[in-house]
Amino acid sequence: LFVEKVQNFILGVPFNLGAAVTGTEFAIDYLFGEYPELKNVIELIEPVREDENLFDKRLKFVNSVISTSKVLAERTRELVTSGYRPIVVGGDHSISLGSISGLLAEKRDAGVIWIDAHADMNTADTSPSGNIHGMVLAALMGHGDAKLTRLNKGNFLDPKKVLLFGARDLDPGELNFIEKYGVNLITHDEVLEMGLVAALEKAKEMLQVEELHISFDLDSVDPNFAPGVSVPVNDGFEKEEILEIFSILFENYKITSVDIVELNPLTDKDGKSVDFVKELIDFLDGVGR
Ligand code: Z70
Ligand code: MN
Ligand code: MN
Ligand code: MN
Repeated sequence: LFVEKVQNFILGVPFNLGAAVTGTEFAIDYLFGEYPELKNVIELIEPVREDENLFDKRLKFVNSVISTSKVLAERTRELVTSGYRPIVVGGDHSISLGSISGLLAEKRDAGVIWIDAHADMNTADTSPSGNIHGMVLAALMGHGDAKLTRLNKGNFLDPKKVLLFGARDLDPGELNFIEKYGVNLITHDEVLEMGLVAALEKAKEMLQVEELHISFDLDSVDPNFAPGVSVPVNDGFEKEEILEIFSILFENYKITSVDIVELNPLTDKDGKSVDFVKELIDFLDGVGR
Protein backbone atom coordinates (compact mmCIF):
# COMPACT_ATOMS: atom_id res chain seq x y z
CA LEU A 1 0.00 0.00 0.00
CA PHE A 2 1.46 3.32 -1.04
CA VAL A 3 0.28 6.37 0.83
CA GLU A 4 1.73 9.60 -0.43
CA LYS A 5 3.28 11.62 2.34
CA VAL A 6 2.44 15.29 2.70
CA GLN A 7 5.61 17.31 2.27
CA ASN A 8 6.57 19.80 4.93
CA PHE A 9 7.41 23.31 3.76
CA ILE A 10 9.19 25.44 6.35
CA LEU A 11 8.62 29.18 6.60
CA GLY A 12 10.76 31.35 8.89
CA VAL A 13 9.19 34.52 10.25
CA PRO A 14 11.72 36.61 12.25
CA PHE A 15 9.16 38.83 13.95
CA ASN A 16 8.97 40.21 17.49
CA LEU A 17 6.55 43.13 17.52
CA GLY A 18 3.71 41.04 18.94
CA ALA A 19 5.72 40.58 22.14
CA ALA A 20 7.02 42.84 24.87
CA VAL A 21 10.68 42.16 24.39
CA THR A 22 13.36 41.94 21.79
CA GLY A 23 14.80 38.59 20.75
CA THR A 24 12.47 36.52 18.60
CA GLU A 25 13.32 38.66 15.55
CA PHE A 26 16.77 37.00 15.66
CA ALA A 27 15.46 33.43 15.96
CA ILE A 28 15.88 32.45 12.32
CA ASP A 29 19.41 33.88 12.11
CA TYR A 30 20.18 31.96 15.29
CA LEU A 31 18.89 28.73 13.74
CA PHE A 32 20.90 29.39 10.56
CA GLY A 33 24.02 30.10 12.62
CA GLU A 34 23.77 26.85 14.54
CA TYR A 35 22.44 24.75 11.66
CA PRO A 36 23.60 26.26 8.32
CA GLU A 37 21.94 23.41 6.39
CA LEU A 38 18.57 24.92 7.32
CA LYS A 39 19.30 27.87 5.01
CA ASN A 40 18.44 25.55 2.12
CA VAL A 41 15.09 24.46 3.52
CA ILE A 42 13.60 27.50 5.24
CA GLU A 43 11.88 30.18 3.16
CA LEU A 44 12.04 33.57 4.85
CA ILE A 45 8.95 35.70 5.26
CA GLU A 46 10.23 39.24 5.74
CA PRO A 47 8.39 41.07 8.53
CA VAL A 48 6.58 44.20 7.38
CA ARG A 49 7.29 47.26 9.47
CA GLU A 50 4.54 49.88 9.41
CA ASP A 51 4.17 53.29 11.02
CA GLU A 52 2.69 52.86 14.48
CA ASN A 53 0.90 54.98 17.04
CA LEU A 54 3.37 54.50 19.88
CA PHE A 55 0.86 55.96 22.33
CA ASP A 56 -1.45 53.01 21.70
CA LYS A 57 -0.73 50.85 24.76
CA ARG A 58 -3.73 48.58 24.16
CA LEU A 59 -2.62 47.11 20.82
CA LYS A 60 1.11 47.56 20.53
CA PHE A 61 2.54 47.58 16.98
CA VAL A 62 -0.82 46.49 15.60
CA ASN A 63 -0.17 47.74 12.05
CA SER A 64 3.05 45.74 11.69
CA VAL A 65 1.45 42.65 13.22
CA ILE A 66 -1.42 42.80 10.73
CA SER A 67 0.70 43.52 7.66
CA THR A 68 3.15 40.72 8.48
CA SER A 69 0.32 38.29 9.21
CA LYS A 70 -1.32 39.13 5.88
CA VAL A 71 1.82 38.17 3.98
CA LEU A 72 2.15 34.97 6.00
CA ALA A 73 -1.56 34.12 5.57
CA GLU A 74 -1.27 34.44 1.80
CA ARG A 75 1.83 32.24 1.62
CA THR A 76 0.37 29.65 4.02
CA ARG A 77 -2.80 29.46 1.97
CA GLU A 78 -0.84 28.94 -1.27
CA LEU A 79 1.15 26.12 0.30
CA VAL A 80 -1.91 24.37 1.71
CA THR A 81 -3.68 24.72 -1.65
CA SER A 82 -0.64 23.14 -3.32
CA GLY A 83 -0.79 20.17 -0.95
CA TYR A 84 2.06 21.08 1.40
CA ARG A 85 2.13 21.09 5.18
CA PRO A 86 3.43 24.53 6.25
CA ILE A 87 5.75 24.50 9.27
CA VAL A 88 5.94 28.09 10.48
CA VAL A 89 8.94 28.91 12.67
CA GLY A 90 8.74 32.21 14.57
CA GLY A 91 8.92 34.80 15.63
CA ASP A 92 6.57 35.59 18.46
CA HIS A 93 3.16 33.93 18.68
CA SER A 94 1.32 36.80 16.96
CA ILE A 95 2.33 35.27 13.63
CA SER A 96 -0.19 32.47 14.20
CA LEU A 97 -2.82 35.02 13.22
CA GLY A 98 -1.32 34.72 9.75
CA SER A 99 -0.62 31.01 9.56
CA ILE A 100 -4.00 29.94 10.92
CA SER A 101 -5.96 32.50 8.85
CA GLY A 102 -4.20 31.18 5.75
CA LEU A 103 -5.05 27.61 6.69
CA LEU A 104 -8.72 28.39 7.43
CA ALA A 105 -9.13 30.14 4.09
CA GLU A 106 -8.50 26.76 2.48
CA LYS A 107 -9.64 24.30 5.14
CA ARG A 108 -12.65 25.78 6.89
CA ASP A 109 -13.20 22.78 9.19
CA ALA A 110 -9.71 22.41 10.64
CA GLY A 111 -9.25 22.55 14.40
CA VAL A 112 -6.37 23.96 16.45
CA ILE A 113 -4.42 22.61 19.42
CA TRP A 114 -2.64 25.45 21.22
CA ILE A 115 0.28 24.02 23.23
CA ASP A 116 1.38 26.93 25.39
CA ALA A 117 1.96 27.98 29.01
CA HIS A 118 -0.41 30.83 28.16
CA ALA A 119 -3.88 31.01 26.60
CA ASP A 120 -3.26 33.95 24.24
CA MET A 121 -6.97 34.66 24.64
CA ASN A 122 -6.92 38.23 25.85
CA THR A 123 -8.59 41.06 23.99
CA ALA A 124 -7.42 44.67 24.01
CA ASP A 125 -9.88 45.17 26.89
CA THR A 126 -8.59 42.34 29.10
CA SER A 127 -4.88 42.29 28.20
CA PRO A 128 -2.53 43.15 31.07
CA SER A 129 0.23 44.02 28.59
CA GLY A 130 -1.17 45.26 25.27
CA ASN A 131 1.03 42.66 23.58
CA ILE A 132 -0.74 41.11 20.64
CA HIS A 133 0.91 37.68 21.00
CA GLY A 134 -1.35 37.33 24.04
CA MET A 135 -4.51 38.07 21.99
CA VAL A 136 -4.24 36.08 18.77
CA LEU A 137 -6.25 33.01 19.72
CA ALA A 138 -9.19 35.18 20.80
CA ALA A 139 -8.93 37.12 17.54
CA LEU A 140 -8.97 33.90 15.50
CA MET A 141 -12.27 33.03 17.22
CA GLY A 142 -13.63 36.44 16.25
CA HIS A 143 -13.16 38.33 19.52
CA GLY A 144 -11.23 41.51 20.18
CA ASP A 145 -10.39 44.61 18.20
CA ALA A 146 -11.72 44.64 14.63
CA LYS A 147 -8.23 45.42 13.30
CA LEU A 148 -7.21 41.92 14.39
CA THR A 149 -10.42 39.98 13.82
CA ARG A 150 -10.82 41.28 10.24
CA LEU A 151 -7.73 39.48 9.13
CA ASN A 152 -9.23 36.05 8.57
CA LYS A 153 -12.21 37.39 6.65
CA GLY A 154 -14.90 35.82 8.80
CA ASN A 155 -13.43 32.30 8.82
CA PHE A 156 -13.53 32.30 12.58
CA LEU A 157 -12.47 29.29 14.58
CA ASP A 158 -15.30 27.56 16.41
CA PRO A 159 -14.29 27.42 20.13
CA LYS A 160 -15.36 23.76 20.12
CA LYS A 161 -12.59 23.10 17.60
CA VAL A 162 -9.93 24.73 19.75
CA LEU A 163 -8.04 22.97 22.54
CA LEU A 164 -5.71 24.75 24.88
CA PHE A 165 -3.22 22.12 26.05
CA GLY A 166 -0.77 22.45 28.92
CA ALA A 167 -1.68 25.97 30.01
CA ARG A 168 -0.29 27.03 33.38
CA ASP A 169 -0.47 30.84 33.40
CA LEU A 170 -3.94 32.17 32.61
CA ASP A 171 -5.12 35.76 33.10
CA PRO A 172 -8.55 36.42 34.71
CA GLY A 173 -10.00 37.71 31.42
CA GLU A 174 -8.83 34.57 29.68
CA LEU A 175 -10.52 32.31 32.24
CA ASN A 176 -13.74 34.25 31.63
CA PHE A 177 -13.32 33.88 27.90
CA ILE A 178 -12.77 30.11 28.14
CA GLU A 179 -15.88 29.69 30.25
CA LYS A 180 -18.07 32.07 28.27
CA TYR A 181 -17.30 30.60 24.86
CA GLY A 182 -16.71 26.98 25.88
CA VAL A 183 -13.12 26.65 24.70
CA ASN A 184 -11.68 23.18 25.38
CA LEU A 185 -8.98 23.28 28.04
CA ILE A 186 -6.61 20.70 29.50
CA THR A 187 -4.24 22.46 31.87
CA HIS A 188 -0.69 21.40 32.61
CA ASP A 189 -1.79 20.34 36.11
CA GLU A 190 -4.51 18.14 34.59
CA VAL A 191 -1.96 16.53 32.29
CA LEU A 192 0.21 15.77 35.34
CA GLU A 193 -2.78 14.26 37.17
CA MET A 194 -4.06 12.18 34.27
CA GLY A 195 -0.84 11.30 32.55
CA LEU A 196 0.00 12.31 29.02
CA VAL A 197 -1.61 9.41 27.19
CA ALA A 198 -4.92 9.74 29.06
CA ALA A 199 -4.87 13.51 28.54
CA LEU A 200 -4.51 13.06 24.78
CA GLU A 201 -7.32 10.46 24.85
CA LYS A 202 -9.49 13.10 26.49
CA ALA A 203 -8.33 15.59 23.87
CA LYS A 204 -9.58 13.21 21.20
CA GLU A 205 -13.04 13.13 22.78
CA MET A 206 -13.11 16.93 23.10
CA LEU A 207 -11.77 17.84 19.68
CA GLN A 208 -14.11 16.35 17.11
CA VAL A 209 -12.07 17.25 14.05
CA GLU A 210 -10.22 15.31 11.38
CA GLU A 211 -7.76 18.00 10.39
CA LEU A 212 -5.68 19.76 12.98
CA HIS A 213 -3.19 22.63 13.17
CA ILE A 214 -0.60 22.42 15.96
CA SER A 215 0.41 25.80 17.39
CA PHE A 216 3.41 25.09 19.58
CA ASP A 217 4.75 27.82 21.86
CA LEU A 218 8.20 26.92 23.18
CA ASP A 219 7.28 28.32 26.61
CA SER A 220 5.02 25.28 27.09
CA VAL A 221 8.30 23.49 27.83
CA ASP A 222 9.95 23.64 31.25
CA PRO A 223 12.50 26.53 31.15
CA ASN A 224 15.13 24.11 32.50
CA PHE A 225 15.05 22.44 29.10
CA ALA A 226 14.08 25.38 26.89
CA PRO A 227 15.11 28.64 28.57
CA GLY A 228 15.20 30.57 25.28
CA VAL A 229 11.74 32.14 25.37
CA SER A 230 10.44 35.66 25.95
CA VAL A 231 8.03 34.90 28.80
CA PRO A 232 9.29 31.91 30.84
CA VAL A 233 6.93 30.20 33.29
CA ASN A 234 8.08 27.65 35.86
CA ASP A 235 7.45 23.94 35.28
CA GLY A 236 5.99 22.78 32.02
CA PHE A 237 6.54 19.83 29.70
CA GLU A 238 9.76 17.95 29.23
CA LYS A 239 11.17 17.79 25.72
CA GLU A 240 10.38 14.08 25.39
CA GLU A 241 6.78 14.79 26.35
CA ILE A 242 6.47 17.31 23.53
CA LEU A 243 7.77 14.73 21.05
CA GLU A 244 5.30 12.19 22.43
CA ILE A 245 2.45 14.71 22.14
CA PHE A 246 3.37 15.39 18.52
CA SER A 247 3.60 11.64 17.75
CA ILE A 248 0.18 10.91 19.19
CA LEU A 249 -1.38 13.91 17.44
CA PHE A 250 -0.01 12.69 14.12
CA GLU A 251 -1.65 9.32 14.81
CA ASN A 252 -5.00 10.79 15.82
CA TYR A 253 -5.42 13.57 13.24
CA LYS A 254 -4.41 14.70 9.81
CA ILE A 255 -1.96 17.45 10.74
CA THR A 256 -2.41 20.28 8.25
CA SER A 257 0.21 22.68 9.55
CA VAL A 258 2.40 23.51 12.53
CA ASP A 259 3.69 26.67 14.25
CA ILE A 260 6.87 26.61 16.32
CA VAL A 261 7.09 30.00 18.01
CA GLU A 262 8.73 32.18 20.67
CA LEU A 263 12.33 30.97 20.29
CA ASN A 264 14.41 33.79 21.80
CA PRO A 265 18.20 33.58 21.26
CA LEU A 266 18.88 36.31 23.83
CA THR A 267 17.58 34.22 26.73
CA ASP A 268 18.73 30.80 25.50
CA LYS A 269 21.39 28.90 27.46
CA ASP A 270 23.95 26.52 25.93
CA GLY A 271 21.88 26.28 22.75
CA LYS A 272 19.28 24.20 24.58
CA SER A 273 16.25 25.79 22.94
CA VAL A 274 17.65 26.12 19.44
CA ASP A 275 18.76 22.48 19.58
CA PHE A 276 15.26 21.48 20.57
CA VAL A 277 13.67 23.45 17.74
CA LYS A 278 16.04 21.70 15.32
CA GLU A 279 15.14 18.35 16.88
CA LEU A 280 11.46 19.15 16.39
CA ILE A 281 12.00 20.15 12.74
CA ASP A 282 13.87 16.88 12.12
CA PHE A 283 11.18 14.91 13.93
CA LEU A 284 8.46 16.51 11.78
CA ASP A 285 10.43 15.48 8.73
CA GLY A 286 10.13 11.84 9.77
CA VAL A 287 6.50 11.58 10.88
CA GLY A 288 3.15 12.09 9.30
CA ARG A 289 1.28 11.02 6.23
C1 Z70 B 1 0.07 37.45 28.98
C2 Z70 B 1 -0.35 38.63 28.11
C3 Z70 B 1 2.10 35.50 26.31
C4 Z70 B 1 3.08 34.24 24.90
C5 Z70 B 1 3.38 35.39 26.68
C6 Z70 B 1 1.28 36.72 28.36
C7 Z70 B 1 1.01 36.26 26.98
N1 Z70 B 1 -1.03 36.53 29.15
N2 Z70 B 1 1.94 34.78 25.19
N3 Z70 B 1 3.98 34.59 25.79
N4 Z70 B 1 3.31 33.45 23.85
O1 Z70 B 1 0.41 39.58 28.02
O2 Z70 B 1 -1.43 38.60 27.53
MN1 MN C 1 1.78 31.85 23.00
MN1 MN D 1 3.32 31.37 25.81
MN1 MN E 1 8.25 19.52 35.48
